[in-house]
Amino acid sequence: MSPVGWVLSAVAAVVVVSLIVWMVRSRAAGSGALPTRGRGERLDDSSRQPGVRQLGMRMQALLSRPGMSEEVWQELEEELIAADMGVEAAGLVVEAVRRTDPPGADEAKEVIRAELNRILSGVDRRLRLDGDPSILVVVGVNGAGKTTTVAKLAARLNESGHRPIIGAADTYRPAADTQLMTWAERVGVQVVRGRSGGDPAAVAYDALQAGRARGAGAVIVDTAGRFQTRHNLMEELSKIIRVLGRDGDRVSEVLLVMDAATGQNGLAQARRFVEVGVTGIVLAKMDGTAKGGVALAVERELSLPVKFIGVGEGVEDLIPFDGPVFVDALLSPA
Ligand SMILES: Nc1nc2c(ncn2[C@@H]2O[C@H](COP(=O)(O)OP(=O)(O)OP(=O)(O)O)[C@@H](O)[C@H]2O)c(=O)[nH]1
Ligand SMILES: [Mg+2]
Repeated sequence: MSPVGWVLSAVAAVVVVSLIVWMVRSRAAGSGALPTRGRGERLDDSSRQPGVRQLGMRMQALLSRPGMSEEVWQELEEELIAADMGVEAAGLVVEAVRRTDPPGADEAKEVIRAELNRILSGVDRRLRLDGDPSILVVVGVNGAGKTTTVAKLAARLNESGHRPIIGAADTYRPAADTQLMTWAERVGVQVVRGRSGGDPAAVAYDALQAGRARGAGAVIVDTAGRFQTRHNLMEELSKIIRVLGRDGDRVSEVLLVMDAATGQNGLAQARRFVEVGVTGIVLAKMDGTAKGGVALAVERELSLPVKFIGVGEGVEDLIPFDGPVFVDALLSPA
């Protein structure tokens, strides 16, 4: 084949693969074609929260049965628990339905909606950016989605004019900073790296110094994945946070990234992290789970706000968690 033929074949292959990836992603999102839209609109798009949709379908089937009986409420409770909402939140919802004794499916749905919204209300989910620069530390267990979240956050903050800089404080995994560099290049932000195996707290501090010197509005620190049972690693996390405050700075956010698919197990892991001073949760991989109800369980049981959800592997796939939008998606039957 001539060189031109090779190039044309390669281009055709890339187009076909891209098309397949796009189709798979659209299907996974349960939304058909997703037009390209501005970020503001995407926030209200419940089809971007596919992980919660399965429950809506099941609930619709349940509530469409003729006659609302105790049996239906018990099944409803089971469905809510199966969606990883947690026994406590599921109990509150069913209690509200029993109390009001709705005459039909529509009324029942409204009671459920109101109760879920009540459970999720009164929580400040805004990202705190109150430093100069603001310091954000991203923590979590191995493979939860930390580095991807750092990149997505950097993209968001860059877009809103905060001029972020990233600190690559995962000095354990040899490929970690390469992964971050690739993301940073794509997002258009700078990364401060340390040497492999070096002290992560020192890298975090260097990033803060560099951020200050370069007039950054935010420093986002990526950390190594760790198991919550490893005492010295948790100590190291505390040290990173302590060292960042050495010059009188306050860490604005310590964001715990949790894999939504790990559900209740994730909660057990999260409790140990909370002790290092976590200020908010990012639920990653909401697109890959049918158990999106975990957002309610996390918030209730950890008493921490879910601030963002990850809905894909792309840099734009991080959306602020919004209670009513989430509840709409949860109750949406299609
Ligand atoms: N579908 C989907 N995949 C995600 C999401 N967030 C992260 N991932 C994927 O999850 C995998 C792990 O992500 P990383 O960001 O490397 O996770 P990490 O917590 O930094 O991993 P370690 O540093 O090894 O502990 C990658 O393949 C990501 O593309 C998400 O919201 N949705
Ligand atoms: Mg990582």
